[in-house]
Amino acid sequence: SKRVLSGIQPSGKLTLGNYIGAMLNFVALQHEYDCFFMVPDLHAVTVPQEPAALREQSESVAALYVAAGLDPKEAAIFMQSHVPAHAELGWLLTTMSYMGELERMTQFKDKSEGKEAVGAGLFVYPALMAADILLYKANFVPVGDDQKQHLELTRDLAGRFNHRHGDTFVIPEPFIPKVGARIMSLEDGTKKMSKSSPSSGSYISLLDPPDDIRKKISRAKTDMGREIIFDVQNKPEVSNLMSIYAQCSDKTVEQVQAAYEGLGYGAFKKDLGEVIVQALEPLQRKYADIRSSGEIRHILRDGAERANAVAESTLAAVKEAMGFLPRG
Ligand code: AQP
Repeated sequence: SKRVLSGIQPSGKLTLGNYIGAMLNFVALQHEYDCFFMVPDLHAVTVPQEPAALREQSESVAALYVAAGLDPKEAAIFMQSHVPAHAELGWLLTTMSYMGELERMTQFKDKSEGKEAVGAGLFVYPALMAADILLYKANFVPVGDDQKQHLELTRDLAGRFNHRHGDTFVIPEPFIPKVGARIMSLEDGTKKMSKSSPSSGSYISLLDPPDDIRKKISRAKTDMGREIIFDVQNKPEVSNLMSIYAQCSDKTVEQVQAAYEGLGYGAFKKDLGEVIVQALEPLQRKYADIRSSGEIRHILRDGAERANAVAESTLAAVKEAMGFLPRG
């Protein structure tokens, strides 16, 4: 059956943006496709990570995958660094990438903006991401729309490789949800909600205690005026809160808008806080169970075994096609 690969970096506490833009899709896809969900720790170190924090966040992300509903018997759940082929193919694809195309990546521009020293890993990151996807011959890659550009580059690299060295890679397609494709910061409706933001009021962490969630929503920035209307152009902040509401309550934004006609921001935000708390309650409970059981280590070991089997065979074909001398 068709393959799916995706992952969420352990570069901070996972946010509602990661949940709505990525995890809900992972869960929906697992029964229909042959799924590989990694924890991209090699990507996380493109910006400095404190070792103890990286270790904790890595296990936390894996546990959140399961808590959100991924079944380790269906999907392979694994650490990227447990599959050495990622780094190796990442290098090979780096050699096939052009400076110009990497310079055009908006995420690189955003993350390097205003910084004095920018790590080279941040720059070549898209080649490693291409390796992640191509190793599994993934047909679909569920990502938020912020990752579309990287996926486009992956398609270019796959095509370039196939053209030079013969058909080796499957050209992957993006799989982007319509609503909630991009959840924005609670403090600035023009920036995406991001787990590595220095301001914790800008995001809802999936593990935030209920009172923190209520507080963050009540303090969330709202636009001028007082009507609850979905209008991304003119009311980005309220529209963002409305899509969060819709995603967390299985409603459409139209239904949310109808329900709050004539009511003010205060009433809407109060309800939104509760809607999020309730949506996250089962996930938080399951997360606590998984962490205390210690089963994550076993899940990751099994996932790495399944992932390595596929990745090693692709890498062997790539090296042969490129002309590397076999070890014999
Ligand atoms: N705000 C968002 N709205 C919708 N989807 C989002 N994703 C991230 N933020 C939002 C989706 O989550 C997946 C994992 O992303 P990632 O952790 O690999 O890197 P990222 O996109 O850079 O996510 P963050 O949270 O912004 O992390 P940092 O701050 O470390 O860079 C992707 O599918 C992404 O689309």
